[in-house]
Amino acid sequence: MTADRGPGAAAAATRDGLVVASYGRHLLVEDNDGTRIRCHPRGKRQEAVVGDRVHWRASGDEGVIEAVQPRRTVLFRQDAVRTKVFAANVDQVLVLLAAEPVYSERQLARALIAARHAGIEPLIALNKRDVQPAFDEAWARLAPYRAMGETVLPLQLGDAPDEALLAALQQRLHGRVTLVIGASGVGKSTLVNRLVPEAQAQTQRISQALGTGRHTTTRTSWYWLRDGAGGAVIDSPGFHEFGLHHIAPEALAHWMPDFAAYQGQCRFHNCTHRQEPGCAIRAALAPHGPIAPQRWQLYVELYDELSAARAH
Ligand SMILES: Nc1nc2c(ncn2[C@@H]2O[C@H](COP(=O)(O)OP(=O)(O)O)[C@@H](O)[C@H]2O)c(=O)[nH]1
Ligand SMILES: [Mg+2]
Ligand SMILES: [Zn+2]
Repeated sequence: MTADRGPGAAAAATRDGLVVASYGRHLLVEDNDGTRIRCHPRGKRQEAVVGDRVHWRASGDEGVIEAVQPRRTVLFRQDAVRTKVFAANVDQVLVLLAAEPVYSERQLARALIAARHAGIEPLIALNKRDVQPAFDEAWARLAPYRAMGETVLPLQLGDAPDEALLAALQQRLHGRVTLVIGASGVGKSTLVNRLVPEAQAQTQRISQALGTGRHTTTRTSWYWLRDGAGGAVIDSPGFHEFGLHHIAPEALAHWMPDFAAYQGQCRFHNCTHRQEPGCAIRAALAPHGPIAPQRWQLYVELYDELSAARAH
C-alpha cells in the first residue's frame, strides 16, 4: 500500500476470491476476509461459475473478474445447443431424490455418468421416508445402484425430521464441497436450510448484494457448512435435461460401474455391447447375472443418442 495514492489514482491490485453465487452475468465473489463483492466478468467469453477461484480487481463498489484459475473439477451438461457448467471445484455431487415426485431413473443414470466422467464422487439420497409406500417402492428401484457400489442414503427432512438420518449424511459432507442437484420438489431447499440454519438469511443478503430483489432466488449459491473443515454445499436449481454430448458413446460403459466390471471380457475388443456375439455385459444381464435389464436399455438409448449427435 502506497500512502500517496488517492482514490482512483491507479488501478486497484488484483486479489484472490471465490465465486459464491451467480445470477445472470453477475457474480458474487468472496474475498479472503469473507467480504462479498458483486463482480462482472471481463469480456464476453469468460465464464466464471460458483466454486471458481478467481483473480478480481475492485472498481468502484464493484469488481471485475480478471481471470479464472484452473479448475480441479468441473461438472457440466452439454446438449446439441449449449454447454452449461453447473459448478467448479466440487468434490462430490449429491443427487437428491424423493419418494415423491417419482424420480426419473434416466436422469439419475445420466447424472451419475456425468459425475464419474468429471472425476467427481456421486452420492445418492432418497428423501421423504415418511411418504409410504412410495418411499419403499423408490428404495427398491434403487437396488441396482446399491449393488453397483453407489452410496444411497435414506432421508426424512420434512415436518417430522429424522435427525439420525441427517447426521449420517452430514458425516459424508464433512470437509468436502458438495453440489446438490435434484428435481424441483425433492427437498433441496429444505436440506440446505437444515444444514446451514442461516441459509435463508444468506440467500436474502446475496439477492440484495446482486441487486435482484428479495424474492429472486439466485441460480446457484455456495453455503459454508461451518464444520471447521472447509466443507460447503452448493444449491443449484432443477435437473433439466442432462445432456451428455461431451462423452463419446464408446466411453459410456467405462463410466457405468456395473458395466465397467466386465470391461475387456467381450469377444470383440471394440464391442459396443448392443448386438455383438460374445458380449460379456449382455451375458451378465439378469437373471443370468447382476446387471439390471433397464440399465442396459438406458445404455442403448444413450449410446444411440450420442452416436446420432456425433453424426451431425
Ligand atoms: N413429507 C415430506 N415432505 C418433505 C420432506 N422434505 C421436504 N418436504 C417437503 O417437500 C416440499 C418441497 O421441498 P423443497 O425443499 O422446497 O424442494 P426443492 O424444490 O428441491 O428445493 C416442501 O413442501 C417440503 O416441506 C420429507 O422428508 N417428507
Ligand atoms: Mg428449492
Ligand atoms: Zn460387449
